[in-house]
Amino acid sequence: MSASKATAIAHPNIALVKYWGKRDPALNLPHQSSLSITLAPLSITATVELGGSSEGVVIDGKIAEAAEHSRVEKLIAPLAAGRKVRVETKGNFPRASGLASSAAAFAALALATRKAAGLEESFQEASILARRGSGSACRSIQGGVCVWHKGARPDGLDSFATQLFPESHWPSLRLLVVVMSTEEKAVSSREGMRRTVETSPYYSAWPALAEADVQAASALVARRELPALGELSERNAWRMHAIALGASPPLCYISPRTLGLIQELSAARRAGLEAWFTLDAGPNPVLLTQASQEEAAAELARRCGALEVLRCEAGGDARLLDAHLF
Ligand code: 2P0
Repeated sequence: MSASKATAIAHPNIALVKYWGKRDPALNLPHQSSLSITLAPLSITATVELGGSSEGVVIDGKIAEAAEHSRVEKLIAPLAAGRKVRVETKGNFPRASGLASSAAAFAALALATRKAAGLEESFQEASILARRGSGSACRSIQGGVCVWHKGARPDGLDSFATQLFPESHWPSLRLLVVVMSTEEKAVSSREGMRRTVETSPYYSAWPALAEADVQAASALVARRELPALGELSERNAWRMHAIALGASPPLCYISPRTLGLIQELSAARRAGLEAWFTLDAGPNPVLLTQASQEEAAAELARRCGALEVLRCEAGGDARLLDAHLF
C-alpha cells in the first residue's frame, strides 16, 4: 500500500451542559448527553501520514509524551492497517489556556485519519472516532451548537454528536475564554470523572439533571435567549463542581481568584452587565455575552486578574485542508 497523507482543522468547544462521568472509560461513553458551542478563531490543525518512511507524534513542535503518544496511536492504529503512523498537530492558542485542546486535536485527527485511510467523509463516523480519543472531541466535528447524544449501545456506535444550530444561528453571541492560570491542573478530567462516578454520593442525581439541561438549553439557544441560557450554564457548571466536590478525596477545581471573578460578575449583572460564566475542570472560566457587552465583560475579567482574554464566537465545521504540516 502506498503512503497516504491528509490534514484537517477543528475548533475546540465549550460545553454549556457538561460531560462528567463515563459508563465505559475505554470507549469514552458518557452517562449523559451534553451540549456545547465551538470556539472560533481558536483551532488545531493535524496532519496524519499512513505508510510513510517515518513515524512518531509531534504536538506543537515537540515530541509527544508517552501517554499522549499512546492515545493518538490507539485512535489511529485500527485504520492504519499495520502501516507506519506519523502525526503532527499545531494549535493557534495556548495549550495552557485550560481549554480542552484535546477536543480540537482529536476532532482534526479523526477527520484527517479517515481521509488518509481512504474512507468517505461522514460527520457521524468522524464524531464516533474522535470520541474514542477524547470524549468532548466528538462535539468538535461540526460547528455551531452541538449535542453529544449519550447513546445506549455497549459498542458506542450510537454515542456521537450532531449539530443543533450552525454557527450562523446566533451572530451576536460572544464567548470569552478567561485565562486566570496557566498551571496544569492537579487532577485530569479523566481521573476526576472516574473518582466522581466511583465515590461521590451525589453523582446519581447528575445524569437526569444533565439530560433535562440539554433539552432546556436547546430550546433557549433556538430562541437566542441569552439571560436564561446564561443562568442555565452557570447552574449546570455549579452542579458539576458540586458533585466533584463530593468525591473522595474531594475535587476542587475552583481557585480563589476564579471565585472572586464569579462574585464580581454576579455584582456586575445586578448593575446591568449581560454576561454569565461556565467553568470546566480548571480555574479558567468562559464568559457568555453578546457583542455589545464584550468589551465590558473583558474589562471585568482583566480587573479580576485575567492573564489573557481570548475573544471567541461560534466556529464552523472541522474540515480537510490541502496544505500539510509536513
Ligand atoms: C465537557 N470536560 O463537557 C467537560 C466539562 C471538562 C469539564 O469534556 O477523558 O478531555 O478524554 O473523555 O473530553 C474534558 O474531558 O475527557 C471535558 P476524556 P475530556 O467539556
